[in-house]
Amino acid sequence: MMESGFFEKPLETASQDELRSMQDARLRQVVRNVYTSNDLCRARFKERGVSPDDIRSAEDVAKLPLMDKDLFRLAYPLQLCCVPVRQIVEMHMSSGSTGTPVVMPYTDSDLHQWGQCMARCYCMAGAEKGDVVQITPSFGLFNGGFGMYHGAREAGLFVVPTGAGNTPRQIRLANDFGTRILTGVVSYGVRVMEVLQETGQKLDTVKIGIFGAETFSDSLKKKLSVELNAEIFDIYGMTETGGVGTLGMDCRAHDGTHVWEDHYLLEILEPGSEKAVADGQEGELVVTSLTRQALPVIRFRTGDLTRILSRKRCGCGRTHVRIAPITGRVDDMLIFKGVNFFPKQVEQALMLIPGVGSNYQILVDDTDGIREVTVNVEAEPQVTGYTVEKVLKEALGFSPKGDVFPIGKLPRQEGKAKRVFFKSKEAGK
Ligand code: DLL
Repeated sequence: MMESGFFEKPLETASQDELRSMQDARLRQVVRNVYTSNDLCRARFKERGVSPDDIRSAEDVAKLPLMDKDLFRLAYPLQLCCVPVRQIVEMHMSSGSTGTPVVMPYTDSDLHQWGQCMARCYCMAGAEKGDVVQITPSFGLFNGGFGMYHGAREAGLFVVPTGAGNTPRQIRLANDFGTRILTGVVSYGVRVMEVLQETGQKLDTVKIGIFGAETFSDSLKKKLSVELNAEIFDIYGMTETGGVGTLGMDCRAHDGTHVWEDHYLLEILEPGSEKAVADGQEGELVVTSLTRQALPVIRFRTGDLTRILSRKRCGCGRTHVRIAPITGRVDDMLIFKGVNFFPKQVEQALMLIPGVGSNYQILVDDTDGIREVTVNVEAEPQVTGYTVEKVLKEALGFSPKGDVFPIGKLPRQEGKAKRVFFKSKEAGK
């Protein structure tokens, strides 16, 4: 097993029993806080006929009402907040694919909690005090830039806060300042890779790549690792749980995402139901934050699909539960000719074709009630539509139409990439 550094070793390697009793006590406390300080939450508890006295251990979480993004929308801007507004020191916001604004306020203690979760991730990847970290997600309402910054401060790193964009300059800065850790959203990692290929530049000092915010297939991870010449980590988190890194990352064993269980309690439920699935079965991740003050989520339906991989101590020494990389979102699932599939499976298959680039689109055309699916992909001239169709047929069990475009020809977005386009509504955009 490769050496894996720790930020808070006693907590990261605490026994499962210790973690359970921490979760029991923290759940009791957070439920009481939410109930006494927030009218909306108290009303929802009452409607369900549950009070803080009913919560004794982590298992009792199932008695509590679930929350989802719609509740955040209804509660905009700060109705879910559990502290006086003057205690808020920062906020982040996501609008998501549906445009629903989700606001996350932070107290000073919340920023510290976030920084610590994120610092654990940096150290788990092998970061050491004084290392240079280049933070490429934007610094703004999106939580990516600031979260990586707060964590880097906790871990004692030298921050190069480039934010997004101007990739040739990013590469120059990385070489001039000796960046060892490059961070970003997955599609920005891809952008850096493309510019390295186009310009023949090299990253001289980068050893660690930390990417997330989007589904990330194994084949893309491998490709990025070769092209950036770095060990690649898949970092997870979301606005509602307090941002990037709060829900952990894979360690150097790359055998699942360690979720910080002293801070978060996980459930995996059948999508759309309250039924828990067994360990190993895929379902929707539901999260309760145990240590946040301003807006702790209680049983938040994340919409993300995953499964429990292991609750055993990992080779790296950590005891925190490991979940599989996110397959996709509950609402991302597409159905074609009776087969369910996720954009990530398309990506996984495409990246195995030699000469295929990393930018692709899935077009779904429902005109006249008949669904047609086309996959557009950038590739070198030797790759044909026929090859693309054949590979997709093997991977997915059906054959969408495959159209090949020269590298650089498909549109790109800033931030998270949009992969699926519904033609009836969005053609030509
Ligand atoms: O995307 C936080 C983040 C920033 C994570 C930078 C990693 C790097 P939101 O904008 O609120 O926050 O989006 C959260 O993005 O529910 C997932 O659907 C997706 N997501 C985040 N990380 C991953 C990942 C940030 N590693 C939503 N793999 C989540 C797959 C991810 N999906």
